[in-house]
Amino acid sequence: MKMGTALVYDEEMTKYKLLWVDPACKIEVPERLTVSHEALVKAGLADRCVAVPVREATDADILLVHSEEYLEAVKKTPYMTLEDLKEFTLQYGDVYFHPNIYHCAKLAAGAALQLVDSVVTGKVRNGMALVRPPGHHSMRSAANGFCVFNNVAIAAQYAKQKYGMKRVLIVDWDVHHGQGVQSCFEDDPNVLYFSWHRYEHQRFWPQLRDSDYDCVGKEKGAGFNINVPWNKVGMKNGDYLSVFCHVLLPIAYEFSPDLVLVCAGFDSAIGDPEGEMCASPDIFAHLTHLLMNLAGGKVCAVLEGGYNLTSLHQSVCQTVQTLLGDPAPRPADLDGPCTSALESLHCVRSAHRQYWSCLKHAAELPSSEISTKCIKLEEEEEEKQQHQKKEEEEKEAWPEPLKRLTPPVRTAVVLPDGVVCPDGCERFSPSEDLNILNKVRENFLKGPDDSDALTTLSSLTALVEKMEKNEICNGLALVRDVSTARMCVVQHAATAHRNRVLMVCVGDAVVPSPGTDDGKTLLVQFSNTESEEQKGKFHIPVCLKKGCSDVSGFTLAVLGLLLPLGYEYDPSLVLLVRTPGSGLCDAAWQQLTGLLQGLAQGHTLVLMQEGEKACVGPTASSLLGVAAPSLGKLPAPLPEDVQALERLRHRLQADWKLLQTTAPETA
Ligand code: X5A
Ligand code: ZN
Repeated sequence: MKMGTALVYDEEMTKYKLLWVDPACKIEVPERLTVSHEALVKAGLADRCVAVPVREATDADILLVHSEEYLEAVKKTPYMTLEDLKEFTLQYGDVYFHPNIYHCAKLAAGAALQLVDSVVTGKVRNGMALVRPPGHHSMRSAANGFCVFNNVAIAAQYAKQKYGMKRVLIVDWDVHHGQGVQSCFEDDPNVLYFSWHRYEHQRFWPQLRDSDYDCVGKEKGAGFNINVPWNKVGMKNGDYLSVFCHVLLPIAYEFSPDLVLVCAGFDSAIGDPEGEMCASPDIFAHLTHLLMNLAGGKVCAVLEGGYNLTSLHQSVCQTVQTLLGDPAPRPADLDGPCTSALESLHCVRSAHRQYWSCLKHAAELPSSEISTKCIKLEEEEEEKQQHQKKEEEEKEAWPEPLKRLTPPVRTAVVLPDGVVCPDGCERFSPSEDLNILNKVRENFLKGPDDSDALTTLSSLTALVEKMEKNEICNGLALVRDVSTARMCVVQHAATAHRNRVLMVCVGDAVVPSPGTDDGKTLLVQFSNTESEEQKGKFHIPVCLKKGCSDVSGFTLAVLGLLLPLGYEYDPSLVLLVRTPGSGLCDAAWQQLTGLLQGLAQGHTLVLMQEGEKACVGPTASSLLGVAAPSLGKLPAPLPEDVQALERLRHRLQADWKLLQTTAPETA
């Protein structure tokens, strides 16, 4: 049932290199691949993957994206002299040729196709291809930016043509703009291209006007090209996550792809000489995780850039380990997005509000003022920035990501006797710990002879303890009284002072605030009832007109509100409570369960009322790491819900920085 992860790699792709002096190209070295692959082997990750062989892309494959003239020209390069190669290279920008690069370029594109084949036919669930040369800069008739053939663009066309994939999402998290991919799909509404990239108001390579946020696609493809320009260097985890939560994910869920391709460049990680960004390698675990419930989990990551060999291999490992289903690490020191990132966010959301119903109520741009303002600010700060840059370079050291320890038990269940334990789960045996038994008896039992409740509650307590010790990853309990169980868990978890519990309640029964506003619990409740209670920083009722039965509104609330709150709060445990009559469909519930596992190292405990037996199976499968079923192309959410969410975010953003979507000066 738990399907594998493909790793597509061949050493042959290390067998070309720069043969002359060119400062622009010297960072693109064979070691990029060897180091990445060796790290996967050393971490034991390569062994856990399904090794899928590469193949050469055929002429027909390459012609899906490139012109015949260009292909024929590249075909001649293996026979050229060094002088001819140099001259051939000169007609293109920031790229080099080598007698063996045509062979490697065919393998790189073929590797992406092999990956698509394995994933789409269900041999594996997802996978990564480690390739050279990269692809996303190459144009229909031109090599560019170390790229010869556009591996991912070819793969997207191939998936559409060979498998009839209706909608393909391409996520380009490389630090450069994949202008080759953009130009290939500019007018295609069936391929949604998302790219963030170092831009610096067009001063950064490839310095194209078309890389800006207002380049949204053409004709039928209008709205299906999303550019997020980074106008400053030094972007961090919070900037990246915020763009995922407030731009990419809402649009991607509305789009509902059949397949996700990732232009997986890691020059967007800290230490990279090209990107000069400050995101830590473990952010890629989260970016990957956040995509893994789209398209039924069909995610194909294809290597693009990444030039700091250390951060490159660390980031590759984070990505592959996440594809394998291991819980993501807690992201360290998440700040809110910086002002420049917020300006970009504001611009992108406003440029796309006419195309996507999830953005209908995004703030409009005041006028064309903002771009000029950015530039003016930029000039004023030029000196300051120069100074900052130096600082950034100096603190180019970062801690090695911690080894991600996977608990021996993935999913433990506490179920009444009559309910069968779902496949792959472990039935949790009741606790015999007298300490626990006494505590539960004192605090939570109504009558002295309620032995059922005693068993359940003490089991839950013991389960939480095992999650704290990382012996169990997550759990699921069917209980007679969710509200007592919830209190019991919260109270127990709060005894360890470092603990924070994110409690997510779904359903229309109004949940009382867990007590104090001390920050030990953050309660987010989804319902259709406006709560009378005082709403502090740590008690957030989310009222949707039709409660959770409107999937679009619910999804928007999860992506744009719950996830950023969760990431900023950084809980040690997520308690997901489902009260009866929530009206939530299985698929949306599984999406919620799946997405929340990006928090708290995957430590999620789900509590459900005894009557909801039918939901045990679907919940367990999400907890086990099976991708949630796709929600389908989402209809427009209710306008009043979108508006209410915008208002709620606005009200909370003083306390929760990751909820911001506009820069303070321009808001
Ligand atoms: C794939 C990739 C970067 C080219 C930079 C040229 N290319 N200055 O990261
Ligand atoms: Zn790049």
